[in-house]
Amino acid sequence: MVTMGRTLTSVLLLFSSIVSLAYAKTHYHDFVVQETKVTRLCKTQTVMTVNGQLPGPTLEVNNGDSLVINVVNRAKDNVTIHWHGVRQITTAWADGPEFITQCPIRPGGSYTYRFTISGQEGTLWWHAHSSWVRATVYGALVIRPKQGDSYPFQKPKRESVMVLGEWWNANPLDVIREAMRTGGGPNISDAFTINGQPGDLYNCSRKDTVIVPVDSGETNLMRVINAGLNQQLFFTIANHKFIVVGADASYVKPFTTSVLMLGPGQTTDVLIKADQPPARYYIAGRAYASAQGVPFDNTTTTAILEYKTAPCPAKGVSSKPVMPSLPAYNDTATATSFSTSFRSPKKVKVPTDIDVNMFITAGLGILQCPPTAPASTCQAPNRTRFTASMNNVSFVLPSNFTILQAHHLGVPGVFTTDFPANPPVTFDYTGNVPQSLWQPIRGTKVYKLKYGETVQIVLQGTNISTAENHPIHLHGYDFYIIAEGFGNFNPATDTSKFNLVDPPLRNTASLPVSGWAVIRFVADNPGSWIMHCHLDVHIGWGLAMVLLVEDGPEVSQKLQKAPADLPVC
Ligand SMILES: *[C@@H]1O[C@H](CO)[C@@H](O)[C@H](O)[C@H]1NC(C)=O
Ligand SMILES: *[C@@H]1O[C@H](CO)[C@@H](O)[C@H](O)[C@H]1NC(C)=O
Ligand SMILES: *[C@@H]1O[C@H](CO)[C@@H](O)[C@H](O)[C@H]1NC(C)=O
Ligand SMILES: *[C@@H]1O[C@H](CO)[C@@H](O)[C@H](O)[C@H]1NC(C)=O
Ligand SMILES: *[C@@H]1O[C@H](CO)[C@@H](O)[C@H](O)[C@H]1NC(C)=O
Ligand SMILES: *[C@@H]1O[C@H](CO)[C@@H](O)[C@H](O)[C@H]1NC(C)=O
Ligand SMILES: *[C@@H]1O[C@H](CO)[C@@H](O)[C@H](O)[C@H]1NC(C)=O
Ligand SMILES: *[C@@H]1O[C@H](CO)[C@@H](O)[C@H](O)[C@H]1NC(C)=O
Ligand SMILES: *[C@@H]1O[C@H](CO)[C@@H](O)[C@H](O)[C@H]1NC(C)=O
Ligand SMILES: [Cu+2]
Repeated sequence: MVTMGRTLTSVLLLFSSIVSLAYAKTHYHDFVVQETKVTRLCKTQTVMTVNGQLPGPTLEVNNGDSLVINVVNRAKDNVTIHWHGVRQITTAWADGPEFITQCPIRPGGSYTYRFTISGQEGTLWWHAHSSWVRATVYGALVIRPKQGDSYPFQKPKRESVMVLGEWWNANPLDVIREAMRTGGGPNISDAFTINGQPGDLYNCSRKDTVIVPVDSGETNLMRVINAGLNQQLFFTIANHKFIVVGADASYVKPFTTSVLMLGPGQTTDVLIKADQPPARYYIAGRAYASAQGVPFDNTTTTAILEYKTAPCPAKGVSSKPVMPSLPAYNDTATATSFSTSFRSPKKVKVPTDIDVNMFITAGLGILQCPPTAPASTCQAPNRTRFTASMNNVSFVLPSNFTILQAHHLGVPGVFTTDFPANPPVTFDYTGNVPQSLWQPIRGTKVYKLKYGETVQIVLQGTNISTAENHPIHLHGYDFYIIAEGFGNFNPATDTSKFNLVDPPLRNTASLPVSGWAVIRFVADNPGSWIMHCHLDVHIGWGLAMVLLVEDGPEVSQKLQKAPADLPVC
């Protein structure tokens, strides 16, 4: 009986995988990147958008589907599109970061991204990966279960996407160009946005505030994405609790919280039950700003959760929605208790025999200006320029070739393979770091991994210049976050904190301010994969490195051949 049962089950399994294969679809889209006039906060800016929309189009697919997206650049600046969190197994050419896997799509040019979603369910997103273009070129990527499969929770009555963004009363490209010229910090944003709208706590924004309708008693699956450029955000809804069910397109063991914290790059799927008296409730987002004494955008973005049966406001009576209380901008305790609540839904296979053990410091720094440099280019304190690094290497993008092409074609001189697996100098990373250690070297250094190697990376934040929480994102992979903590990672005592049973699978880790996080993954995807801080101001300063993963022996383990329309430099 048992054997028969098993056989039947495997026949059924086989059948269902054939059925779902048969149902896998290919979605075709045209993304026209263009200059668009957009008015926010009473002021009109000309910014880059996809198809004239801000945010850009939401892509909706099922796990197993393929996407073919033809990107045409009709704007004045270079662009590339990154499919944030998509594993891109053997299709690194479609990953998107400029000078890593492709050259920019120049004005007048085009490139068709082709890739398949495989084994990922939940919410991801897409964004430009060129300069600060992603400030206005971004959108959601919703991945539902395979046709015929269901969510691992009760099917919600309604679903909504909440993309958090950041808005400047300026062209964001001018903001970063100015900062790169002066060496100082870029101007902070003027507003945060939800689905492109600041909400009615800002001037001139009331009539466009995003409304999320609900019926009493129903459950809404809300997909929250932090697409902001430079700011971690707290997110909450007045009087309602969230049940967190997913993050970065992996399911998690459900837990209840009243506030979320997302670093740029992170997504969180939550269920919200409309179990409160019919009324209007603010949905609100505001900064989690962990760097001491560094200016940040201290405004609050809102949308409105509106019960359909909410009483109509009587004439002349203001009906302000219920406002939630939000954590203070420096509430690291709340941010930490949220990030450490994540678990995989069940026991997972965490790599245990580690082939490659890396220890990578991540933090800011300064560059001394040579005496001949004009003061206008040394606007960081004490005649310096801000910078950032990993293991004391401030990453410099190549400019005439991509790392992937150079690797694939064996072109020398584009990068070196000497990214250090450990900090070149050990010091008290989160102590009072002597200024002699503050200046990194610059370089285009990659670290090579053989196909199939198991990797552990201890990410260690530093107090150089200013300690700060960094959302560290790795392209081409999901990784387990097996532990995190404050201060210096101590191998003698902190390994006992490793969760090798049910750690969460993520693509972006929130590296605690003045702390550490440990990630593990198997290098099973060939290509050149950038790992970087997802605060764009920090990437520009060099808080990045590249893992170069070699092909495996099997055909299915090799990088596919480069598309014919791949942009060249
Ligand atoms: C940055 O802010 C300063 C001070 O408000 C302003 O003068 C400058 O024009 C801003 N730069 C950009 C690019 O908007
Ligand atoms: C909103 O407008 C008022 C009146 O014009 C002005 O005083 C205030 O500074 C503005 N607030 C913001 C955040 O721009
Ligand atoms: C942020 O704004 C709030 C008011 O919304 C104010 O109470 C607080 O002092 C501000 N904090 C900083 C650091 O500017
Ligand atoms: C947060 O900042 C406020 C002042 O803005 C300060 O009083 C408070 O001690 C800080 N809290 C933490 C946890 O650093
Ligand atoms: C600038 O230099 C002075 C004198 O060496 C020092 O006391 C101060 O801490 C420096 N400021 C920064 C932000 O590095
Ligand atoms: C690319 O630029 C680097 C640095 O300018 C130079 O050393 C290298 O030779 C160039 N490579 C190619 C293939 O043009
Ligand atoms: C390191 O940075 C953290 C966070 O800003 C701060 O609390 C701590 O005092 C700093 N440590 C030293 C020794 O400056
Ligand atoms: C980084 O390298 C530079 C140049 O060798 C050195 O001066 C500095 O002390 C190093 N800093 C760290 C943190 O390793
Ligand atoms: C666009 O990219 C090309 C390299 O492909 C580069 O030479 C050019 O300077 C870039 N243009 C801008 C405006 O950054
Ligand atoms: Cu950072």
